[in-house]
Amino acid sequence: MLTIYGRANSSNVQLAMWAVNELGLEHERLDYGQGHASAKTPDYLAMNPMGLVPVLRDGDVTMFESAAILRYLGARYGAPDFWPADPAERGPLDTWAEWGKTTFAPAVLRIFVYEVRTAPQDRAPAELAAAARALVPLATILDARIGDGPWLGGRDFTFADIACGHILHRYYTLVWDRPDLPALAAYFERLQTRPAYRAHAMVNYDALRGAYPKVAP
Ligand SMILES: N[C@@H](CCC(=O)N[C@@H](CS)C(=O)NCC(=O)O)C(=O)O
Repeated sequence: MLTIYGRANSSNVQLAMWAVNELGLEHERLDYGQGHASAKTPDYLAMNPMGLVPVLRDGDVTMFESAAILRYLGARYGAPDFWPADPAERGPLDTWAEWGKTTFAPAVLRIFVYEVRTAPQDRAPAELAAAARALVPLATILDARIGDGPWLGGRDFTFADIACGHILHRYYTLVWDRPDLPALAAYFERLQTRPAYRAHAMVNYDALRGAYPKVAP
């Protein structure tokens, strides 16, 4: 059985948990991280010296970094439609997975940090405007990529959808001046038809509000 260490309201834990559940893997999740068991104890730091969540344990395998966990799960347990064996097929999908995790998600999290992680008296509206200016072109790129979809790679739902889609709940629930992007909105609707997405990526983050000073989102 797999073990995921990490609080359910962490976006990076959500990425890992969505993948575990999308793949139907037997698992347990243990509440670690802010507001829960410490991720800074010697035992935890031996699993992840960064002291962050998530961590995955799968038998003798212990690893951190949610995107690496996603790739590990895909490579080890994913069917070929989720994790294509052919590098020529997987590479372009991985481009979007990487972009989702390292470019799109951080741009969404910048708005999250402003609205959820920054005390109201410390918020500078210019920062929200700058964050939105940075995010809109990225969301427009994603909207164009999805087109009629239904998924990022076209016909099949893949690991790339998890790397990009896990952050859309925050994208659509944070209060900011979202552009009208019909393909992206339709994609978010489609994601919500997936039980694993609803259960593990659409997690309320109100408990994080007011948790100042800022910590990793
Ligand atoms: N690059 C890492 C980032 C991990 C990270 O920043 N985790 C945050 C939650 S999303 C965290 O551990 N915050 C501190 C805490 O919860 O104690 C990953 O993708 O796994």
